[in-house]
Amino acid sequence: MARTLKVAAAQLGPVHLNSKREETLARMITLLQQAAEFGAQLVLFPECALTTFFPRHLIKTQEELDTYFEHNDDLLDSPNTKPLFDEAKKLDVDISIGFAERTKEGTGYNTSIYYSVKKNEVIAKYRKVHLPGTKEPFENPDAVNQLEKRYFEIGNLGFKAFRVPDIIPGVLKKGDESKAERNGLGDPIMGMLICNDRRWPEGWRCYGLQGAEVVLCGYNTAGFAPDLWGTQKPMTPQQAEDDAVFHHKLVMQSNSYMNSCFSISAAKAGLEDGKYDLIGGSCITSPEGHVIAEAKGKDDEIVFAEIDLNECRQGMEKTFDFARHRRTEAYGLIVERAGVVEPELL
Ligand code: CDV
Repeated sequence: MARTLKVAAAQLGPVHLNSKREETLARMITLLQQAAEFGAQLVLFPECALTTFFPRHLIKTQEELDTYFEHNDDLLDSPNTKPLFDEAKKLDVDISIGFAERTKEGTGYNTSIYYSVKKNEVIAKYRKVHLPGTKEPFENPDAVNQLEKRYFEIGNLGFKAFRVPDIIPGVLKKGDESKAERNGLGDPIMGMLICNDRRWPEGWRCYGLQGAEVVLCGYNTAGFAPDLWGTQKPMTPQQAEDDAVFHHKLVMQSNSYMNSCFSISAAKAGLEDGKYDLIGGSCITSPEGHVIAEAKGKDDEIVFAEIDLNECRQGMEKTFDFARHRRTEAYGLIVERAGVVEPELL
C-alpha cells in the first residue's frame, strides 16, 4: 500500500521590524490557501515566522522584546495566531510553525509546533537545541548579529519523533500488530528541527533512530554574515549567499539520505529590516538525497510535492539498516565530548 502525503513548504518573504502582525498573518493565510489549492495536507512555515528575525538586533527593553514572543500557551486561542489555525481547520490542512515562545515561568525558547487538524490540537512541540551566534553583539558595528543565546534558552524537549494521526487512510494501528512484519506501516513518523539544528547530524540521527520519515525544518539564514561565519576566504555578498544556499541544501540532502527520510525546509527569505539578507532555497528532499521541489525566488512562495513514505524503506532496510550496521560500541566520543581534543603532538 502506498503511503502518500501531499506536503508543502510555505516560504515567507521578508517580515520587517515595523511589519504589522495582522499583515504577516494575512500573508501566511494566503500561502496556506495556495498550498490547499495544490492539495497539500501539511504545510510547514519558517522559524520565528510571525515577526522579523529579531535575534539580529540588540533589543534594549523587555517591553520591546516581549512584542516578538508569543505569551499565550495555546496558539489556537491566541489572537495573534488563531486566524491561521481557523483557516487550517477550514481547509483541513495540518500546519507546523516556528515562533518565539515565552513560557508562563518567563523562559524564552525558539520553538516549533505541529498542529493536527484531525485532532484539532497541537500534537508535538520542539524547542531549538543548537542556538547559534553569541550572547553579546560583535564589536564590529556593521556586523550581522545572531543573539539567539541572549534571548533563548537551549531547548529542553530533546528530539522526540511523533506520529501524525489520520492523515493517511488505511495504515496499521495499535492492536493490528499481528500484521506488522516490518516497520513503516503505521501513521507517518515525523520530527522537527529549527534552522541551525539542520547542520548537526546528531539531531537527525536521533530522529532516524525513531524511524522518522519526514523531518520538518524552518529557518532564517543570513546570506552575508562574515563576522558570524569567519572570513578566511573573503567573498562578495553574492558568493557568500550562494555558499549559504549550497550549505543549506547540502545538509538537508545529506542528512535525509543518511537517515532515509524526506525533509521539508521553509525559509524566511529576502531583505529584512531594509538591510539584512536572508537566503531562500526552501525545498523538499527525498530519502535518496535528491531535491524534489524547491523555491524559485525569495518571496512568499509555496513549494509543493507529493511524497510516498514507502520510499524511506530502501535506505532503512539496506544501506542504513541501523539495527544491522550501526556500531554503537565505537561511537562513545559523540556523547562524551562536545569540543575537539586533538591527539598529542608528535
Ligand atoms: N536562525 C539560525 O539558526 N540561523 C543560522 C545562522 C545563520 C547562524 C543557520 O544555521 O542558518
